[in-house]
Amino acid sequence: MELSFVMIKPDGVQRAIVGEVISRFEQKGFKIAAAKFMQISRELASEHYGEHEGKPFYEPLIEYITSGPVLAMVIEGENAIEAIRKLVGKTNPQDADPGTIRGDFAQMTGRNIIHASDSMESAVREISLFFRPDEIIEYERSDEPWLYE
Ligand code: 3AN
Repeated sequence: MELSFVMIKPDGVQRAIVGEVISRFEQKGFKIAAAKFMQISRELASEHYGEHEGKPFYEPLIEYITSGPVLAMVIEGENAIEAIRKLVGKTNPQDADPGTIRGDFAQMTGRNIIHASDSMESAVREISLFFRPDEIIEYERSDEPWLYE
C-alpha cells in the first residue's frame, strides 16, 4: 500500500466540489488516512512549490494556492501515487481526459483544482510538510475484503 499527498486547492473549495472529488477517491477504493482543512501560509506554499521558484508562473501559483482554504489529505491504496495521478488528469485541464477530475471540472492550468504527488519521493516530502506522523491514521475500511483479493 502506498500513501499519496492530495490537496483540493482554493478553487476546488470555492466551487463547492470537495465532496465530489473525495467521492471519486472513495469510490475507487482509496482510503483517507489524514485530512486537514487549512489556510496555507506563504512560507509553506514556497516550500511545497520550491521546485518552481524562478519560473514565470511561480508568483501567480503562490498567490493562487494561498488565496483561500484548501483541503490537504493523505490518501492510501494500492499503487496510490500513480493511480491518483490518473484520476486527477493532466496538469493542463485542456489536455486532461474526460472522466478525470481536471478533465471534468477545470479549464486552466492556473486553476486546476487539485494537487497530487507525482512520485514516491514527492509524496514523502509533501506528506511531511503538511502532516505530523501521528496525524496519519491506520485503520481498515470495512469493504477492503471486497476491494483486494
Ligand atoms: P501537477 O500539479 O500536475 O503535478 P506541476 O507540479 O508541474 O503539475 O505544477 C504545479 C502547479 O503549478 C500546477 N498544478 C499548476 O497550478 C502550476 N503550473 C504548472 N505549470 C504551469 C504553467 N505552465 N502555467 C501556469 N501554471 C502552471
